[in-house]
Amino acid sequence: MLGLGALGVAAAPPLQRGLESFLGNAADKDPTGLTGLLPNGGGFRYYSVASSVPHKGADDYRLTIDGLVDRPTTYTLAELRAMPQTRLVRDVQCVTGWRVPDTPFEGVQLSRLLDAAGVRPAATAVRFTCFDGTYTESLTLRQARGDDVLVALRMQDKPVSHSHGGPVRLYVAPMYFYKSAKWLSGITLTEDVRPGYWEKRGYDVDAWVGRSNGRDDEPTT
Ligand SMILES: Nc1nc2c(c(=O)[nH]1)N[C@H]1C(S)=C(S)[C@@H](COP(=O)(O)O)O[C@H]1N2
Ligand SMILES: [Mo]
Repeated sequence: MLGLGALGVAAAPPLQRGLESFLGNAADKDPTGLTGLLPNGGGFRYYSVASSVPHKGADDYRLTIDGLVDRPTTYTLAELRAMPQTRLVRDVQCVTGWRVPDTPFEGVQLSRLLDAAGVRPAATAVRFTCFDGTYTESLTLRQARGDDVLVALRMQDKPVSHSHGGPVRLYVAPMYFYKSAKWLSGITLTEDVRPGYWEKRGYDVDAWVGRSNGRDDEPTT
């Protein structure tokens, strides 16, 4: 466990360095900042592939579940808050190497929303879209049903801030943090896995921490 963060930095293959330098260079060119250390962010870095993201709150936030479901549904923030909440405390691990230990996330289990919508037998995967208009993610249906996958309303025991993808982000606890789509606005049941934003650029769709993105091939000491 101890070595994972350092290993990620020291032994990151070129692909992993690509994400960091892509964002780093963009920030250098654009002082509005595509990435940067969050003030009081407790080690988190701010990542967005979109240069600006609208702010949404209780009045105008909506989460839509559609695609291969019996009951397409749109939730307001109040409706999501009224559902049973699950709290998880895990390490956040970015594929580029930085890590934030013991971070609490709280929200609605994705499986609960899937069950409420009635997933049709033809669906094998879930696609996530974001109100930044750009980022996408995906999980297999089996992964999406894991009890450690949340539609998160709280992070670090506060409402998810705008910078961290609020008011609602995905939290896929067992996978690298790029799976945890910020500014979540859409959940679509699909016939096949459709690779997400970073996955089209070479990262693994099955992004288990320590068992993907080349980590299997690296020294473990
Ligand atoms: N919509 C959106 N979600 C995203 C990203 C992004 O650029 N846009 N970056 C991902 C990556 S690579 C990481 S490490 C985390 C960063 O989350 P943070 O900004 O809360 O630290 O968000 C993930 N989710
Ligand atoms: Mo990341």
